[in-house]
Amino acid sequence: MDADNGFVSDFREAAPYINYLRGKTLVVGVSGSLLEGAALNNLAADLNLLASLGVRIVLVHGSRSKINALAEAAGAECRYHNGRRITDETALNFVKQAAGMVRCDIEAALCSSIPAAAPRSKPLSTAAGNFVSARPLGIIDGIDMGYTGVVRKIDAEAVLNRLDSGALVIISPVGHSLSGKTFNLRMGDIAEAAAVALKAEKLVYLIGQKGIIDAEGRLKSTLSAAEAREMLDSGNAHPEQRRLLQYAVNAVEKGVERTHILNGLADGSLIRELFTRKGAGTSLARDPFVSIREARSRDIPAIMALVRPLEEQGILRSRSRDYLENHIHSFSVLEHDRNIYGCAALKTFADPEAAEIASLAVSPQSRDGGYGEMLLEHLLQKARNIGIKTLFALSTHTGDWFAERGFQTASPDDLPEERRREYHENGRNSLVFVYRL
Ligand code: 1C4
Repeated sequence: MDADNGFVSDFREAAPYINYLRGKTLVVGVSGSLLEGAALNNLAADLNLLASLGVRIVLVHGSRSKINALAEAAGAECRYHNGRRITDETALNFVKQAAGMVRCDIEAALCSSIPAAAPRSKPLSTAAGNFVSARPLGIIDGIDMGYTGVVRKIDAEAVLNRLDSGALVIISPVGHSLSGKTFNLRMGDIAEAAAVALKAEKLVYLIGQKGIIDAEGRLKSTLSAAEAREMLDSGNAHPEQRRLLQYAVNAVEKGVERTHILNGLADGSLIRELFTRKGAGTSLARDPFVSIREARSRDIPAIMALVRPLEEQGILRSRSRDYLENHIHSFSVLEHDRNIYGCAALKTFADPEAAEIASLAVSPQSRDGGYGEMLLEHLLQKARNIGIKTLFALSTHTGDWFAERGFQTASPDDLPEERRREYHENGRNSLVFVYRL
C-alpha cells in the first residue's frame, strides 16, 4: 500500500467516528504533569482540531506537580495521608496559585495552536467558573485533612450553557463550599463527576502511562466494566492505577458511554484513540466491546459489502439480495463500535438434525483477531440450541481453518439430500467438512 492509499484508507476509517462525535460531549481529564512544554502544545492542537469537528469539550486539569513546585520553591513541606495532600492554609495558597497558573498556560496554548486553515479567525473561546461545589474530606484516621475536599456537585446546567455557546470549558481541581471556603480536589474525581453529570459521550483520562496495565505491566486495550471490576477485586490492577480504574468504571456504570485512558505524552494519542478502530490506549465500556447478534434487514448493505468481493473471487457462493432478504433470519453479524466486521449464516435443511455454516466472512482489515473463531463459536451454540447434531461447512479455500477447529473431512454423499443435489449442480467441487455436535 503506498503512502497515499494509506491516507485514503485512514481517512475512510476515521469518517464514521468523525460523524459520530459531532455534537457529542467529551470530558478530558489531564494529569498536571502533562500540562507543559511539547505535551501541552500537542494536546492544545488536538483539542482545537476536535472543537473544529464539532466536539463539545470539557477539560479538567490536574495541578499536583505545579503545587509541589510552588511548595518546594517556598521551602514548604508537603504532607500526605493515604495518598492525599493534607491541605493547610499555606498549602491552600499553593493550590489556588497552581490552579490559576495551569489554567492560564492551557488558555495560552489553545490560542497558539489553532489549525492553520481554521474556519474561524480568532482562538477557540474558553470558559471557566465556579462549576464545582465541594465539601471537606474531614478527619481521616485522626488526621484533619484541612482544605482537602471531595466533589459535592457539578453545576451541569452552567457547564452546558457554556458548551452551547461554543466555548471549551476548563475546570480546575478546586471547588467551593456553600460556606464560602475553597477546597483542593482531585482531577480524576471531578472528571468522573462532570462526565456523569453532563451525560458525556466519553470520558478521557490522559496520563503518563500507555493506558491501563495489569499487575504484570501488560496493556489492556479494551475492558468491559465487569473485567475492570474483576481486575480491581482480584488485585490484578496495577497498584498505582487502582483509583483511576475505579473512576473509569464508575463513569461507565453511571451512564457514560465509554472511558478512555491514554498516554498524554504520546503525540496524537487522543486523535488515534477517538478516530481509529485500533485505538491508542485503554477503552472501557459497560458492556463487552464486540458482540454477535442476529442480523436484521437493515444490515443487508453491510453484509453485501463483506461478501460480494469474496463471491467475485469464488471463495463464497453468490447469493442475491433477494436471497439475503428472504433468509436474513439465518444470518448473524459481528458488531464493534456500531460497525459490522463479520457475518455468517446457519443454513438448515429438511433434516432437522443437519445444518451448514455458510457465508462466513470477516472484513479483510479485521482478520486474525479471533472474529472468525467467535462467529464459529456463535454458530455452534446456535446449532446446539436448535438440536442440530451434524454441522457441515463447504469450502474451496478455507479447509485448513475448519480442520484446525475440529472439523473432519467428509464426502458430498454425507450432505442432506437437497444440498447434495445443489452440490453436484453448481460444479464448485468444494471440500466438505463436518462437525458432530
Ligand atoms: N486457511 C487456513 N487458515 C487460515 C485461513 C485459511 N484460508 N484464513 C485464516 N487462517 C488462519 C490465520 O492464519 C490465523 O492463524 P493463526 O495466526 O491464529 O495461527 C487464524 O486462521 C485466524 O483465525 P481467526 O479466528 O482470527 O479468523 P478470522 O481471520 O477472523 O476469520 C475467516 C477467518 C476464514 C472467516 C476469514 O479469514 C475470512 O473471512 N476469509 C475469507 C472468507 C472465507 O474464506 N470464508 C470461509 C468460508 S467457508 C461458502 C459459502 O458461501 O457458504 C462456500 C460454500 C461452497 O459451496 O463452497 C462458507 C464456509 O462460508 N462457505
